[in-house]
Amino acid sequence: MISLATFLVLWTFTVQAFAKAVNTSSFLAIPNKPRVFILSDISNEPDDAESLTRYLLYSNQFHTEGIVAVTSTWLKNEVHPEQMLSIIDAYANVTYNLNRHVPPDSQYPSGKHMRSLVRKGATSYGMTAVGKDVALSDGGKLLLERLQEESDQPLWVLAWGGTNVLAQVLYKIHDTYSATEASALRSRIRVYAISDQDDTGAWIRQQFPDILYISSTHAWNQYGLAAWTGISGENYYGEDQGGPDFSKVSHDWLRKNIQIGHYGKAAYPNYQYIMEGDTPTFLYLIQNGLGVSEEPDYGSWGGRYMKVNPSTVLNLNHYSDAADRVAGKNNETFISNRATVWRWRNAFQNDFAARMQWSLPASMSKANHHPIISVNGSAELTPLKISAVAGSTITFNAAATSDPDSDSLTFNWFQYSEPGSSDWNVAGQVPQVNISSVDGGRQAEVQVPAASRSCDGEALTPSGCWLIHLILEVTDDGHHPLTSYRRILIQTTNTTETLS
Ligand SMILES: [Ca+2]
Ligand SMILES: [Ca+2]
Repeated sequence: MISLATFLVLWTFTVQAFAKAVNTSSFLAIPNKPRVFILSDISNEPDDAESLTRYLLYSNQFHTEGIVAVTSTWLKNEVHPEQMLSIIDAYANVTYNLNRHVPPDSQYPSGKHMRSLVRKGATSYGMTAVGKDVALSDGGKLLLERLQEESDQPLWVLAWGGTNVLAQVLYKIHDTYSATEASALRSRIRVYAISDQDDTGAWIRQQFPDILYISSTHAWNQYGLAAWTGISGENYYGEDQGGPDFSKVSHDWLRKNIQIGHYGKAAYPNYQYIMEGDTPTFLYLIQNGLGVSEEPDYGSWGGRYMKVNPSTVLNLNHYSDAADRVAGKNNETFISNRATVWRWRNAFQNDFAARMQWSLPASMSKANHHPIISVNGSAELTPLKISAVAGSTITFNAAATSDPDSDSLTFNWFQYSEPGSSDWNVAGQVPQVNISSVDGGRQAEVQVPAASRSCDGEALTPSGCWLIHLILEVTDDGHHPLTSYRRILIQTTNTTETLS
């Protein structure tokens, strides 16, 4: 026999434990899922397999529309969809575990569904797959279908290898539709390419400059100059030494934190050159409150990019590397395109490791879940937009921020100074706000500079007043600490205009 009091304690404990196990609705919700279409030269080296392994751990955040095995300068005459299928099969074994850690409306797609999206691209190199007498590959047919589907969302084509599947579809569209219809179809496309890995990227940008196309620009094969190498490349390429922290992209760290359990062990190979060169394409789209996919200049885990030429006559929609200035591990300031990726490395590697924990059975998992940020009563992932009169002080209240695991939270408010300016001396051009942290960062007081600075006419806004980017970064103290963000866009206004 147990006493009533003991029974009640046990009952309460059981209910709480059960609630913790099944109440996934307090986890981070993803209201808008980007449409994603992947082109991968998987098998040329192990890193595409690594990127696909990571991608699938985020596949509850995306509407994946196609996964196509393509050629590249590294793999000119063959494609390897079977490698994709074997990674997806390993993923299928853990979707049940993964789904215990995401909300009911953001569940992981089944392995069967992901398998149904795999196609072969053209098995020849670059432009040889593009032309009037060249039939569309199976991957090309699927891409064309996806572009023809009515959707209010753009289709993000993520190029981890060559882009000839996209090029052959664009040729087909140009050849078979009216100019107006072709232009309308192209307007649905967004591209994030890991540099050019065949000759079709240059052709696409030259023929169809209207397509929003993110790609680092540099001489052929000079990848050390590209922003995406900030994912992990400093030791291999010898750039930015002393800035990024290599410890979380080492073989040793990956062995201990990623190559674990049924999924990580089976799917994630050791890298040959650098870890996951293609991963920045989808880090760019991850919805953690930091990035805004239609604004490459805003910066995100996938880097920061600006138009190569602002000409309104040419209307080029090609975005290439921009630089951030950040403090490196050695406390020196680095002004670097690669820093736009590596500055977030600690957070995105912890996030990857935490999600790999989700793939483990409940009895083994040290599961952590993301903090849910609330600023001034708003818990969205999209930027909080406000306007503020130059010279005023504004208060932000993030006290309602919570963590599903009841972890302790660290609040860090900072101004992201680079977005909105092309001046190399960003700090001299963008007006700097003064941020005072109150109550451990649960509140912040932000002083907006006077109109002589906030509205100096230099800003590329209609009023000439600057748009200030403020970031709140909240990190928990779980097993692999997780970070959430909220971007606050403060449109400064001129006092006299506001009063008139
Ligand atoms: Ca690749
Ligand atoms: Ca947590």
